[in-house]
Amino acid sequence: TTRGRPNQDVKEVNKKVAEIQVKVTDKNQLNADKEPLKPAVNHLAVGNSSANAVVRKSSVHTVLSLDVTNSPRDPKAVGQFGQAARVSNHENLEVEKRWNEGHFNVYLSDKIPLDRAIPDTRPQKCSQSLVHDDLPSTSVIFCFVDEVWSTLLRSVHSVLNRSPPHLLKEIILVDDFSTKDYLKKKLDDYMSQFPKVRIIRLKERQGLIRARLAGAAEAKGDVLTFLDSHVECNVGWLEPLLERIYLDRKKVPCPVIEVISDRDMSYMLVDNFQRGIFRWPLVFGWSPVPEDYIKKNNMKVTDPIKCPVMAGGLFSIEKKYFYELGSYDSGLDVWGGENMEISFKIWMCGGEIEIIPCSRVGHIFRGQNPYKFPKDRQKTVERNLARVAEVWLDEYKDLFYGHGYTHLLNKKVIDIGNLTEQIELRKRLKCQSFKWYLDNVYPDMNAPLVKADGLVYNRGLRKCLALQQDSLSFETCDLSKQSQHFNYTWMRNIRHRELCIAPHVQSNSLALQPCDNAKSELRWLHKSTVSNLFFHKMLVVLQVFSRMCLEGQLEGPAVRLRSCDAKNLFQKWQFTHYYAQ
Ligand code: UD2
Ligand code: MN
Repeated sequence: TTRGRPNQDVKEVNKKVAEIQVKVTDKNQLNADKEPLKPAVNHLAVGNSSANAVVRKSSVHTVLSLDVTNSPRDPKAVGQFGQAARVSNHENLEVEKRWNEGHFNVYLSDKIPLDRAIPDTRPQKCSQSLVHDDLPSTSVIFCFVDEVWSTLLRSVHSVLNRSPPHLLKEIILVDDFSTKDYLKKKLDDYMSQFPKVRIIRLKERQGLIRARLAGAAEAKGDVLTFLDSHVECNVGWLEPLLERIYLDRKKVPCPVIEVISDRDMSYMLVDNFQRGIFRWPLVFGWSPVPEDYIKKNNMKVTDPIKCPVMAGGLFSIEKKYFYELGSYDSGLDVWGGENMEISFKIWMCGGEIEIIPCSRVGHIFRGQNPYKFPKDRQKTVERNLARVAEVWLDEYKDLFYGHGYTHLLNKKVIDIGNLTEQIELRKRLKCQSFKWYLDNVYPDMNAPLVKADGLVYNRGLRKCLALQQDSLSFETCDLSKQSQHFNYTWMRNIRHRELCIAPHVQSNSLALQPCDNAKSELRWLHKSTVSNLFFHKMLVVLQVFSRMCLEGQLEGPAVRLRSCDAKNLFQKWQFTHYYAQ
């Protein structure tokens, strides 16, 4: 699966491009993606932005003048003021031809000024908010592999033009072994006019995680600010980020990530009160802060938003603190999962991630990664996620594996590499448990540790399964008896303490085995569809040996394996509680 939109339809693109003026963007259209990578777009903001950036806290209130970007040299240029840009019909072919260079409208991007103005989308109060005069300086780090020329340059110009010079120590461009010629001498030449820009070239492809680490290692600023290489920083974007770190060095502020349309390059304002979250199996997403939370805390649109998981690409972190936290797990490859890793690490080890509404940066969300993965994309991402799950999720890692990743438990299928260092780090930093994280940082996350539990009632026998002296029997149901308590786990095990029900195929009987998540023969399929209290449709199907079912019996062994028969009540089972299907 790709994160973002499915393949772009170029004809569609042109239709959209043709509508130059702005309208309310259909939210559903953006939420149509399976995985909502993009934050919800509110409406396309057009018009002049305020010339005021941020008022600095000092004896005299210094207003930073960013006129450069607000009164552009060429107000009539394509895409100026962040407006949707139009291409004429005869250019469609060109648009289509160049789409795959970046998986967005590269042709159009090349026509838009590198220093175009964009609307100041900050909530109104932001331009009057105060920041301290002696904020820490930052190194801005862009990692890229084969980035499109015009978007890379527009990213750099937006930082140069919209950051107070005394706060911008340098811009570090980390070239992750790009293959494109224009990213070599031509880029060196172009950047040589900006003393603050440095280029680091990696000798082999490292992936964005190790590329960021290479940039961080060279950085001279007090703060590291990571950005993707296809962004546009908005007016006053930097000061509010640095202000948060100034107030507390363990805060990790992220700008609001706005949407630059991959089709018409328009700059879109996103909804207020959105935060980054994850869903199982560790899939990043956006979700609104719960209404009652906003009310209870009397939150204003300008207030920092507690963010359980960062999107990954855009954030500032104090450099020393970054290293105290052990930076990133350098065993993560290419792309993916590092945002989960750093988010869990920050929260569980004493820090905080915040989204800062007064800081806004546009980003081109693309339907596909425009670069190659050295190994299989899916395998790379799932390996990264398994590393994160093993180190940070404690007993909750079952939920990760149970949501479609049980194959990762088979060590023969995948080698997730050595984790000793990461586990040591977590101990050394005395980090909180994942349960603490769920309870305190992301309480609205649904994370039941098992799929079902309680008594296991057999509809035919009208009795409950019990485990006494290592053997199964039926007893009159009694919730107070521990012997009748079973769990149906995310690994689909039927579990009683450390023992799991296992099939013994030759004899069609059942055995009990020590539970082992990696053993696929211990997995049973079990579905319950509620019709009413007594008619739960239960079927326990043995997955590995084509549709054999658990059947309860009065005589002989309590349970045996029989071919499945949905009408046979002795094959219908019901747990007391269900938490997930
Ligand atoms: C999001 C993040 C991205 C990263 C990723 C998960 C935002 C806006 N973006 O995906 O920063 O956290 O989730 O890993 O939050 N790159 C390299 N070498 C590589 C691959 C990528 O340098 O091998 C660069 C790439 O050119 C880009 C940056 O890393 O500048 C992020 O990659 P992306 O834009 O493809 O990621 P994105 O936005 O889909
Ligand atoms: Mn990106």
